[in-house]
Amino acid sequence: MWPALQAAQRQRGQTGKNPNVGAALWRHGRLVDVVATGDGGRPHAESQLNILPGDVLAVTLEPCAHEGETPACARLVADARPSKVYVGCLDPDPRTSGHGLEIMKEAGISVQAGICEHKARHVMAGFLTRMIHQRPHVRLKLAMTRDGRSALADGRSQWITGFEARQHGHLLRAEADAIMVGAATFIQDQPTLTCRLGLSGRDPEIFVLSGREEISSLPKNVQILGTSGGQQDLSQILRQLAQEGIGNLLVESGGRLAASLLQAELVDELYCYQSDLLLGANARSALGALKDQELLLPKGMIVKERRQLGQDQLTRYVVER
Ligand code: AOF
Ligand code: ZN
Repeated sequence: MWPALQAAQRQRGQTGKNPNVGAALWRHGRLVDVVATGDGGRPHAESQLNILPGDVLAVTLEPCAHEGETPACARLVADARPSKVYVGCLDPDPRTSGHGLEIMKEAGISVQAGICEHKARHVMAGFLTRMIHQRPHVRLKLAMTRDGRSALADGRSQWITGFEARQHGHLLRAEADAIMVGAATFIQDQPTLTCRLGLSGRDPEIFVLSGREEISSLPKNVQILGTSGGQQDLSQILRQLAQEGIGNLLVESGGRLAASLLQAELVDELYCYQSDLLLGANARSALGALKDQELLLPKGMIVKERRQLGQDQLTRYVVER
């Protein structure tokens, strides 16, 4: 499953409304092909393989069972008669869920589902969260000093973290369908929010969450979200984004929006980049006020990974629901 997972990971944020499925094929014990869903969601992964009888196939998501503009992948696989198919996780799409496995089993193929399921769910989290919870999978990115500050009192924030940490942040952009920022951050920083990793064509859509601030000139790749001036209903906004097909959402925000999202239990992963700087209590907080906070991490959140990025540290938290 590992080559299939890697291929799926590389297509994260590139497949539109469709899942970023990865597939790998073995023949006589040798890996012969590795593919993933194409840009924009087509072609499906399995349909790019030339499967011969006796091959072994690993695919991160249950092959689709519906005939659309193209034949069902489960049917393609069944007709090709591989000896064994390993599946990461079931497809929550009701047109497929379980039927894809059935089609292959009825053709006499040995099918094993739930292989590296946890990892498969992580890699395809955008699609799965959108299908199951009708909202995008939300990654919140915070860059802060050792004392939890994101900018000086006058708003200056270049640079809190160093080169390596910022490069890592660009990787998150490459894996996002869209980036959401608060209006204040957008005006203050005028961020370009592009993915500057030399990976062309991987710039996500940009949404600015409307606030009290007036945004005068808007670049054409940027859209405004929410009602002007007031408090935003974040669940509603995320539902709207999911309807538009956004599965992988990266939030690069100031402290207030970050706190609101955490408080509303709408964050699935938190990437916290921390530098050695100390700015003191007059500087701006990277994380705004949390109501009724106890001496605990927000509900369901655990530390999943900690690593050094140049001079800075990344702590990755995930929320297990
Ligand atoms: C697969 N392999 O690589 C992908 C799948 O609109 P369509 O016809 O492209 O179908 C979209 C659905 O197909 C999507 O909701 C999901 O269930 C499945 N995506 N299936 O076998 C793939 N991308
Ligand atoms: Zn398919």
